[in-house]
Amino acid sequence: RVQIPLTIIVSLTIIALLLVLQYACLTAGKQTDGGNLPPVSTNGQTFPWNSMRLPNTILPLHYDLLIHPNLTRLAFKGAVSIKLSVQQDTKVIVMHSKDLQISKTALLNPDGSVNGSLQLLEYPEYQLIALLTEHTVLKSGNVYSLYMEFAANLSESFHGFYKSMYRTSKGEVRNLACTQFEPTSARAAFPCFDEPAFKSNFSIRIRREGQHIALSNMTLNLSDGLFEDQFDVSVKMSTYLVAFIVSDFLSISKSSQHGVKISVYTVPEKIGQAEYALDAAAKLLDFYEDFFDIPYPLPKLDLVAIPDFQAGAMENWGLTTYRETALLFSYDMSSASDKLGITMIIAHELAHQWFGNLVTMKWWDDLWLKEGFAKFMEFVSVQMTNPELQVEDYFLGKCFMAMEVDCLGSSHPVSTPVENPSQIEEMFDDVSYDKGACILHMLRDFLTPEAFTFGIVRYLKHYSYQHTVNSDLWESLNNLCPSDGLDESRFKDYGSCSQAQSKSGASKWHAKDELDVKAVMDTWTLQEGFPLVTVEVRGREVRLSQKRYLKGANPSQNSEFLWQVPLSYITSKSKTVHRFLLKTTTDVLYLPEEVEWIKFNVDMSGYYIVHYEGSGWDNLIKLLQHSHTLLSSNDRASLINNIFQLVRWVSGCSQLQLHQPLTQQIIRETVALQNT
Ligand SMILES: *[C@@H]1O[C@H](CO)[C@@H](O)[C@H](O)[C@H]1NC(C)=O
Ligand SMILES: *[C@@H]1O[C@H](CO)[C@@H](O)[C@H](O)[C@H]1NC(C)=O
Ligand SMILES: *[C@@H]1O[C@H](CO)[C@@H](O)[C@H](O)[C@H]1NC(C)=O
Ligand SMILES: *[C@@H]1O[C@H](CO)[C@@H](O)[C@H](O)[C@H]1NC(C)=O
Ligand SMILES: *[C@@H]1O[C@H](CO)[C@@H](O)[C@H](O)[C@H]1NC(C)=O
Ligand SMILES: CC(=O)N[C@H]1CO[C@H](CO)[C@@H](O)[C@@H]1O
Ligand SMILES: [Zn+2]
Repeated sequence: RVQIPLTIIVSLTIIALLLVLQYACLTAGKQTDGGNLPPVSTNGQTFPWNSMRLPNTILPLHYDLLIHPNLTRLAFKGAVSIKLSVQQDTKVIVMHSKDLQISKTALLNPDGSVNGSLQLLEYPEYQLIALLTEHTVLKSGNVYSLYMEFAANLSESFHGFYKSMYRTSKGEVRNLACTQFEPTSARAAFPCFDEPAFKSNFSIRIRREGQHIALSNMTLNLSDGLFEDQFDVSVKMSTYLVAFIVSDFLSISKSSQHGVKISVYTVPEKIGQAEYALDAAAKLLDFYEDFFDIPYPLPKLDLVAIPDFQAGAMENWGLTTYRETALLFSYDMSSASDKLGITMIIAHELAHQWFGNLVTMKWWDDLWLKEGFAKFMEFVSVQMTNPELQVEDYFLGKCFMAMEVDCLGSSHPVSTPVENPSQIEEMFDDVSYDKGACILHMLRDFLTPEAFTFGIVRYLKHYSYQHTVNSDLWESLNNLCPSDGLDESRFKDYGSCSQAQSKSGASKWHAKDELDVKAVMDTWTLQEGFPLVTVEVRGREVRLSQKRYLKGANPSQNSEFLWQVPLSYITSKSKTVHRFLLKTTTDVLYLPEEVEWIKFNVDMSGYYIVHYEGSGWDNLIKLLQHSHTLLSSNDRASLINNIFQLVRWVSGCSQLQLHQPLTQQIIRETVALQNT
C-alpha cells in the first residue's frame, strides 16, 4: 500500500481526532465498572474467547466465496464455505466478522454432508464471532467445512466492500463496487480469519449484471449465462490481499516479456490515459521476476484506477488498485513529476507481490517488513528500469523526512506491538515506510549490494507462501553463502563459499570479524530514534561517540539508547570508503596517516547524523570553498542537513555561540557553490 499525501492525512487526522474525542465523550460514562469481566455476546451469553487475536486451534485452508453485489440497491449478499483444519480438539470456531448479517451457518463433513448445527455468538467490540458446535467435538487432525450465508450494505467508507461512483461527461452517475481490505476490513466483506498469518487459497465467484464486468485476484475461469463469473483458485494468501470489483470499466492489455497478461482498467472515458501505466508495469514486472529470481505466480496482473480511493494504491495480489491520479497519465496534460510518481507507485505495488504477498509479516507489528521493503525497492527498480527519471536523487529526501519524525520524543520503533484495528492503522506511517527503507539502504551499503541481494532472495525463496518476523530476515542475511538451491553464478563476486563461511558471515567484505546482522539491525528496529555521532580528530586518532539525537531535548538524558552504527568515511588522503562498526558509546579508530579533512557517513547511506568537534567542520568548509566536487552531491546535502539539525539541537545551550557562525558560513558557501 502507498500512503496518501500529507495534507490529506492531516485533514483526515483532524477529522479522526474529532470523531475520537466525540466517541470518548460518548463512552466515558460507560467505562466506570471496568474490571476484567468476561466478554458478553450480543445475545447476552458469555463470549467464549477473550482476546482480539484469534486462537490457533483452527486453521483455514480454502475459501469458496460467492459474492453477489447489487449496484442499484447498494447492498450485497454472499456465501462462504471455508475448509478448516483442526489443530486442537475444540467445540468453538472463533473468527472475524464485522457489520455482516449472518443468516445461515452449518458444519459440513469433508464430503459436503451436514455434520450438525452451530450456534452463532457475536462480539462486535472485538469484531469477532464464535460458532459453537452443539454435540460434535471438532477433533484435532480432522478437516471440516464451515458454511455461512451473509448480507450487508456496501460500505459508504473507503474500506471493506465499498461503493464508489463516477460521473460521465454527459453527467450520468454510475456506481461501482470495490474492495480495500488492508489491514483489517476483509471481515467486513465476508466472515474470515482476518490475520495475515492465516493464509489460504481462495476460489471466488461473483454475480453481476450484463453491463458490468467482475475482477478478482485470479483470472476468469468461466462466465455462465446468469452472469456469475468464476475465478480460478488463488495461490495461498492472506485475507487482506483478497479483492474484487464490479464495474463497467474498460481495459487495455499486453503481455510482459515473461508472458504475464497485464491489464489496466479505468472508467470508460479515461481509457486513453492507461497506456503509460501498462508499459511501466510490464517493464517493472519483468525486472522484479529477474531480480528476485522468482516468477510472478499468477497468470495475470491487473491495475485498476478507482474514482474514490483513500490510500494511494493497494497491492492486492493480481488486482492492484490505485487512485486515478496515481495511475493515469496523459501525454498532453500530465507533468514529468506525475510520471515519476506513477512509476514509483507501480514499482511499490509490484514489489509487494513478493514482499508482502508471497512472504507476509506474521502480524502488523512488523508491517515495515513489507512497507519498508516496497519503499526501498521503488528506488532500486525504477533506477534500473527508468534511469532517465534519476530517481536516486530523491532517496536522501526520504531519509531526511523519516528523521524529521524520528527525532521527536513521540516516535516509535520500526517494529512496535499493536493489537486493535486503530493501532494497526497507525503503523502505516513514515517510520514503517521511510525509516524502514533507509535502514535497509544502510544495511545494503554495509553488506555490499551483491551480498544484500543474495540475502533477500534467499529470504523470499525460503519463506514463500509463509509468514515471517524480523529475525527471519536477519537470519537470511547472516552467513551469506550460496545455498538453498540459489544460482551461484548470479553471485560469483562472492568468491568461494568456504572462505566466506570460515570467517563467519559477511566478514569477507569487512574488517570486523564477527558480523551479527541481527545484533546490528535490532538496534535500528526495536528502539526508536537515531544516533548523533560525534567525531573528534586528534592527529591519527579519531575519537567517536554516539548518543540519541532528540530534537529539543538535553541529549545526556537519553544515555540508555545505544546503536550498532555502521560508520563509513572518506578522508583527504583516501577516496576509498572505509568502514567501522561503532558498537559502544565511545570508541577510537586510528588512521594510517594524518588527514586534512574527514567526512563520515559517505553519501549519507547511514541513518545517523554527524557532528565534527574541534576544527572538523572548519576543514570541511574549507574543502567546500576550494574544491567542492571532491564531495558527492549527497555528501554535500548531508552536511547541510546535519548542520541544520545541529543548530536546532544546540539552540538554548552554550554551544550555540560556537556553531552559528559556522552554520551560516557553510550554508552561504554551499548555496554559492550550488549556483555555479
Ligand atoms: C461429524 O464429524 C465427526 C468427525 O469427523 C464424525 O465422527 C461424526 O460422525 C460426524 N457426524 C455426522 C452427523 O456426520
Ligand atoms: C442496509 O441499510 C438499510 C437502511 O439504509 C437497513 O434497513 C438494512 O438493514 C441494511 N442492511 C443490512 C444487510 O445491513
Ligand atoms: C439489483 O436489484 C435490482 C432491483 O431490485 C434488480 O432488478 C437487479 O437484477 C439486481 N441486480 C443483481 C446483480 O442482483
Ligand atoms: C475452472 O472451472 C472448472 C469448472 O467449474 C473447474 O473444474 C476447474 O477446476 C477450474 N479451474 C481452475 C484453475 O480453478
Ligand atoms: C493453494 O496455494 C498453493 C500455494 O500457492 C498452491 O501450490 C496450491 O496449488 C493451491 N491449491 C489449490 C487447490 O489450487
Ligand atoms: C485477466 C482476466 O481475468 N481478465 C478477465 C477479467 O474479467 C473480464 C470480464 O469479467 C473478462 O472479460 C477478462 O477476460
Ligand atoms: Zn505498500
